[in-house]
This record gives sequence, C-alpha cells and structure tokens, in this order.
Amino acid sequence: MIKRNLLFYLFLSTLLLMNAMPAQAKKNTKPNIIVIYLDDLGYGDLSSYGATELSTPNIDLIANEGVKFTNAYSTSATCTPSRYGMLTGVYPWRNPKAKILPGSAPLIISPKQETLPKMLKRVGYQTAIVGKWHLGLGAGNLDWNEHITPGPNEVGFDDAYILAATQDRVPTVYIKNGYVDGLDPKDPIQVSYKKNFDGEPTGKDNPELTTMKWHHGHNNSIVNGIPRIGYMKGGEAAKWTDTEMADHFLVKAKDYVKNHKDKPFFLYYALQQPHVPRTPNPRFVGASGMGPRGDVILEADWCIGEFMKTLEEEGILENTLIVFSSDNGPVLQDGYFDNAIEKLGKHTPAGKLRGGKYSLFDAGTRVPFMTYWKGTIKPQVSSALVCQVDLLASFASMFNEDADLNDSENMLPVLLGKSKKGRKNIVLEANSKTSFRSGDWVMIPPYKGKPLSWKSGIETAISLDYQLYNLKKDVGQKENLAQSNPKKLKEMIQEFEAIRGKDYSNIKN
Ligand code: NG6
Ligand code: CA
Repeated sequence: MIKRNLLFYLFLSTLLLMNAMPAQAKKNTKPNIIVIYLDDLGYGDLSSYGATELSTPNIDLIANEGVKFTNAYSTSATCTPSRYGMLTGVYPWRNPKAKILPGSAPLIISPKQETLPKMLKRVGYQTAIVGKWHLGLGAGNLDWNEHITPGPNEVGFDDAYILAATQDRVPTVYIKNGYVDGLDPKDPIQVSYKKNFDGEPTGKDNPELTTMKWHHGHNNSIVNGIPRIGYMKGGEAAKWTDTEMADHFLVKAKDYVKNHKDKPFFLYYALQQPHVPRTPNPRFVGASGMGPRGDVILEADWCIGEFMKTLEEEGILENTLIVFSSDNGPVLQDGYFDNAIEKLGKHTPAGKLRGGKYSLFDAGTRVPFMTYWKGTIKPQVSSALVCQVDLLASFASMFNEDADLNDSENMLPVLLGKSKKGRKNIVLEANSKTSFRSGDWVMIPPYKGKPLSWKSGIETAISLDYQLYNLKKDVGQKENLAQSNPKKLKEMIQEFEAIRGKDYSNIKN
C-alpha cells in the first residue's frame, strides 16, 4: 500500500514538474533560420576573433559554441553590394546598380529575381527583415507618404520593418511593410538628394544646431542634432531617435520571434552598428572606454544576448540555425568626429588583416562569420573558404529546392560543420573594382585610382601593378609575390578571367 502511494506520488509530481517546465514549442521539421548581420564590423572586432580590448560575450557564444569561420567573406567591401550578393546569390559586380545607394534610390533587386527569402517561402517559411535595408525602394520618384513599393515585401519578405538606407542618410524614419511608421499625414515627408528645401537648416550652414560634428560629406539636413547625407523636410512625428534605434529593432526582432515561432520562419536581423553615426544608448556610453565605436559594438553584443534569451525562453533555440556576419570590414573615420581614432588604444578592428572597408585588401571583405545551432552543430573552428553569397544554394539544398543559383554554391555541409571543403575561389569587389581569391592566394589586378580611401585613410589596394599574396604565409598581405611568382600570377589571372571576363580593368590602353 505504501509502495503504491509512493508510486502515485511520484507520478503526480512528475506531472506537476512537466507542467512547470517552460512550454517547449513543437519541434519543427524545418529549423528556423536567422541571419544576424552587423554593419561595418571588422574581422578583429570580437573577442572570439582575437580582440583583447573589447569583450563581446554574447556574440562569442555563437562563435565558440558553433562553427567559427576564419576564411569567410562578404561579396563586397561596402554595404549595398554585399547585401545584394547575400540575398540574391549573384555577385554584385554583375549588377552595375549594386553600389552604395542614396536613400532615394530605386530598388535594385528585380521583383522577378531569385532571392533567399523567396526560396525559403516556397518551401514553407514565414520570412521577415528587421533592420537596415539599403537596397533601394520604389521605382524612381518615390512619394514617401504613399505605399512605398516595390521594396522588401516584393522580393520575398512577408514582413519588413526597416531603415531605408543607412543611419547617416535621410529619410530618418522607420518603414513598416511599405508605410512610414508613425507618419502624420498632416506633416508629409519630402526627400531630396539634390537640393535643400527652403528654410531648412543644414549641417554646413548651421553648425550651431549640431551636436555631432561632420568630418566629411555629412553636412545636409540635421536630425536629432546629427547632420546627415541628403535633405529632408516634414515627417517630424515619424523621425527615429538614434540612441534608441538598437532597442527599437531588438523589440521588433523579439516580437517577430514570439509571434511566428509556431511555424518555421526566416528572420534577417540587420543591426545598424557600428556604422556611423555611432549613437549608443546612454546605458552604453563609456562602456568600452573606446568612444562611441566601441560602445555601439558592446550595445550590439548586448542586443544579440537579449535576442538569444528570447529564443531560449520561447523554447526554440534548439530548432534554430543562426548565421552571424558583417556586411563589410571596419572603418574608423567615416564622416563624423567621434573619437574613433583618438580613443582606439591597442584595439585592432581588422585584426591581423590589411585594409578595411572600401578596400580590396582582405580586411574589406573577410569578416566574422559563424553558424550556431544548439545541439546540432558541433563547436569547431573552420578555415574553409565560404562566402555570404552561398547562403541561397546552401539552404536550397537543405530542402532539395530548385533555385536560380547564379554564383551561390552549396556549402551546407561546411556551414553545419560536417565538412571542411569550402569554395575553390571567390571574386571580391570594392568600389567597382574586383580581385580574386583562390585557395590561399589573392590576386589584385592593376587599377587606376587612389591608394587611400577618401578621408577615411584606408588603403584601397589600388595600384598600377599586379599584386599577388599568399595568405597562408602572409595574412597581412605585406609581400607582393607578383614579380617573383609569375607562374602563379598567370594561373590566377586565367582563373579569374574565366569567371569575371576580360572587361574589368579601368586602365585604358
Ligand atoms: C559613404 C559615406 C559613408 C558611409 C558609406 C556607406 C560619405 C563621404 N561617406 O558614401 O559615411 O555612409 O557611404 O556605408 O558620404 S555602407 O556601409 O552603407 O556601405
Ligand atoms: Ca556596411
């Protein structure tokens, strides 16, 4: 009798315990897929990638508990082309419009084109973007007060909560599924990249109204004391608060997860940090001791930690594959006086790599890149060559889905840490010029142009001579082997031209 009571008690308490456990969402057969994408984060900006002066524990967890890639690339050293490559599977140099876009530029992805979210929709995913878009909106002469279309919704995203271009460009408003969020119709928005609107102050003429000083370029309309690129009038109620942008996107990303967790979803969470203007929330001001650039990296790390907590609380962390990366390499001086150089101390945003944003040297495009899937991916470091352009083919292969793959290669086994066999080669782009990595080698063709990027002072790798580097022996690209190894140089040029064609040089004979 006693024994039976005990058994009953055990049974009861097990039932009670099960009820007390967090609700485990039903395991989807398809994992949720989340791409977390930072803006201008360098190869050396994370403690998991060797930074000693900054500590990024939340992103480090993704790196250390997943596959941490050491030879992963964006397709370009600037934002628009990189995002174009990742979302379409097409190298951005194939599309002449895939260049840094003004905030008023039309959409550069054709609504007929294949995209990563479209492919995932076909296999049953719900799809969304939260954060930076910068791929153009509309079809020209956009009226920001009407339905803004085509945009992310027309190229595969069911839901879109975006900033149109960059944090330093107008319009400084959020756009929710094609409508400016919070717009008061009595105060319409006007945007121009050509001329100012009558009576509107600018950074150039009214420095007394600015709280952040422009260094180069950013001296048009002033919003929240920050002078921007481009002119804007109206839309007062809809304007964002820069210091709250990170929290704002975090809430949107968390809410999306909470509201969509019962069916497989794809979320592209595109954070704005550490791009200029760097505007940490007051909670993070001074946190890094490195000025605003370091502070916003810590802020982004915190956001990602909070976001991961939500995945855990909602019971879907073990059914979610996360890809983390950055659109291009690091830059310190990118248009505002914000002490990024002065307070850098011993930090090396590019790690041991040469160059940075805007550069054909490796730091322009070699970026932090990791995949994390709790319980499925085994922690490891992978030196396999992979590129963001490969996400389309890799995820299509997960579902045996036919897709228009273009330059995208199936790296799924590599992304899941089951293989180390990466791509053979990649064509890389910076400011319309291209270079080539094959195996451990990099070849940069001769170009006319500036060896230093305008005002930011970054080495562009532009030279009238061929350059050839062996990254395995010389990760800092210090020794140009073009002269001493003509055989390898010739091989590289041939392999490059077979993909790129011969019409890439800006040097006319
Ligand atoms: C450049 C801006 C730079 C930054 C960049 C875009 C000037 C002088 N420079 O044109 O500040 O906004 O565009 O960065 O205006 S990206 O990461 O979105 O490509
Ligand atoms: Ca960028």
